[in-house]
Amino acid sequence: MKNKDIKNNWTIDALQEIYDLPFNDLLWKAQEIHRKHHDANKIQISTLMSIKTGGCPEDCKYCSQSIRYDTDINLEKTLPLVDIINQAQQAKKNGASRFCMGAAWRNLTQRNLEKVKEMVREVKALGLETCVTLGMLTDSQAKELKNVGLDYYNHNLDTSEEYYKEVVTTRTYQDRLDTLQHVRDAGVKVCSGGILGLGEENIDRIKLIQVLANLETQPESVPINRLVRVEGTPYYENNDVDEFDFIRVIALARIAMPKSYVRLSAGRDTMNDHMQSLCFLAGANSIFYGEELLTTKNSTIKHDQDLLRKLKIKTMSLDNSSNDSEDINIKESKLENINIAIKNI
Ligand code: SAM
Ligand code: DTB
Ligand code: SF4
Repeated sequence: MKNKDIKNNWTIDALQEIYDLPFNDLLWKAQEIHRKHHDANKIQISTLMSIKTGGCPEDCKYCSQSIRYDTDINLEKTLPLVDIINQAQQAKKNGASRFCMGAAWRNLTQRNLEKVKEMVREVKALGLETCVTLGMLTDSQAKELKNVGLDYYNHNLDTSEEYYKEVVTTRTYQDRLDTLQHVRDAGVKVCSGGILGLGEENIDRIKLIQVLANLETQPESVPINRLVRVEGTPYYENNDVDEFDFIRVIALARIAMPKSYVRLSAGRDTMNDHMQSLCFLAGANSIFYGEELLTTKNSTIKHDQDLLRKLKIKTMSLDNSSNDSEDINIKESKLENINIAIKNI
């Protein structure tokens, strides 16, 4: 979202200073910014489907789908269109506003492009927002996807440029940035974020947020994943990320990218309700919804429904995927009245 009011010349020092605030001050600041730009009690939900699973030639050390690691996944060729339409219909019934299709490809071939175009057309025709994540894209492929109605392209930077070399050796950070530029130039919305738990330091997380926030136009969607440790991958034995560090990164993303949807992404099924609630308080306002991610488990639908009910968080409906600022103002003025009432006690 190119917007002259959005700061995109963040320095590491400025971001580090925010990151190091006392926890309560950090969450307060994140909430303040969150409420200016979003409805604090509404989240966007996306459903994910793997359309081609495993056999990927890349060597991302966290991934179950790389051909280089001996992991226990069911390899699957590109699924037929009818399976995808069925799942998208189900996702819509369950209340998702966006349907994301992921493929374990390094990059997109012309033959696969034609198949994906058909999928995007059909999912779009159901009235869902469309998102795909297919590896590297050329300029013209991005344009072709835009022409069939693609709304979002997911392509994560994962970590800092320095640490990325440790995580993946088969492509460069610049390759990732190039694809993001092709997506942006084609007019497709950008979904880009990272993973915590790769063995990186806090500074790598801050640098990741800096790169995303300083893009000429900030990503509309910023997924923050917590590593799902998959047996057989080099990162299976990694230490868990400190929960407060994770929440701090969510808050930092919210503050540095005020208008973006920050998605509490993979790893939610191992977070307890209190942790997830703090992530929402820190500014996360999007989740993956559905029993499965790509090859690993997600929180169950029942669990998510219970949690959202307890927190009185509503999900964004299809005709309401963008914020209604008038609605936010009404909520803010109600809060203002409560504040006045409290002051008068
Ligand atoms: N192959 C494409 C690519 O790499 O862009 C698309 C699919 S890939 C699985 C999508 C994203 O999922 C990755 O960029 C990574 O950020 C995330 N991811 C993959 N495996 C993960 C894991 N075990 N835990 C957390 N996030 C993971
Ligand atoms: C993203 O940032 N997270 C999603 C989506 N984009 C494609 C993928 C999570 C994958 C988790 C591991 C798995 O299920 O294989
Ligand atoms: Fe392949 Fe994507 Fe997994 Fe990397 S993250 S191994 S590119 S599927």
